[in-house]
Amino acid sequence: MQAVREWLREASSIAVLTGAGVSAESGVPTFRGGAAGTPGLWKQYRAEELATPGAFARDPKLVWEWYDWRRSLIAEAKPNPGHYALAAAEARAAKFTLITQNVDGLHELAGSRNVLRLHGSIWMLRCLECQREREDRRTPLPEIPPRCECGGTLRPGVVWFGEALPSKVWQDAEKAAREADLFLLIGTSAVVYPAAGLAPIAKSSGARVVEINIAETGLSDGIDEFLQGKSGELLPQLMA
Ligand code: BV8
Ligand code: ZN
Repeated sequence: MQAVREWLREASSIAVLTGAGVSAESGVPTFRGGAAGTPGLWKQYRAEELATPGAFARDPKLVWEWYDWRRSLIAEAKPNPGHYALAAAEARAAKFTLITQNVDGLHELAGSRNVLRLHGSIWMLRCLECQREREDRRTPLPEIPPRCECGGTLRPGVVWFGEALPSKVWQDAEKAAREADLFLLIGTSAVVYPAAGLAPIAKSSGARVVEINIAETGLSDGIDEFLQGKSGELLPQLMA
């Protein structure tokens, strides 16, 4: 912990990748559970089965019920001390890029300004017909699936499995990882690509990589320091 606090002070450019684990202490269910290994299930479905264009084409109502349920949970969630610690760190560091896989918007709510949302936002809806995108925070939604003024069906403004990440966002994330001299990997099982590839990119570009998680992940062996614990507890200690 002491060494990492030193690295944080010395770093001139810091990049951070967060996953569902940083929102766990805000009461937002993770996808693949924590150390307990309880997979984040909903009605016995796994994220990989519902978060796909195929699932939505087959049963838009079922997929929207899942998102409407998550939106209602997230609407009640408050940022936790881990979110606030990252927002405070951004204000202090020379160069600080927060890259997140999360779609809950809690980093922005905690005051983080420069957030790269690799997988979109659960609060954005996009029309399948006219492609118009709009923010809609109503929970529950008045009708499922929601409809656009043009008559088209609206989909969640998130990146599903099999879909490309927004290219500008991905390019900015890759650049931040390459240019970082300190890379923090926080609360992610590191199984989803290309997001999980950012830590190895940072490492091969000369960055020190620190992981914060309650359990080891597939990347834990190839990094410089593994801090075991809850991000809501460790981050405030690190950033103090
Ligand atoms: C793409 C948005 C190509 C929607 C999500 C085989 C091998 C490798 C890759 C693939 C493969 N088969 C398919 C692929 C590609 C696929 C992929 O990676 N699949 C995985 C499952 C193997 N990737 C894609 O499809 C991506 N697109 O590749 O496109 C392409 C290119 C060009 C043109 C066309 C196509 C798109 C991936 C994005 C999918 N969308 N979400 C939504 O949210 O509904 S992914 C989803 O998983 C979330 O975004 C989530 O963030 C992400 C990763 O999960 P985590 O955030 O890590 O959360 P998880 O629950 O897994 O883990 C929680 C962690 O927190 C745990 O480690 C736990 O220990 C820890 N924790 C818990 N509590 C705490 C804690 N840590 C600290 N403190 C705590 N308190
Ligand atoms: Zn439309």
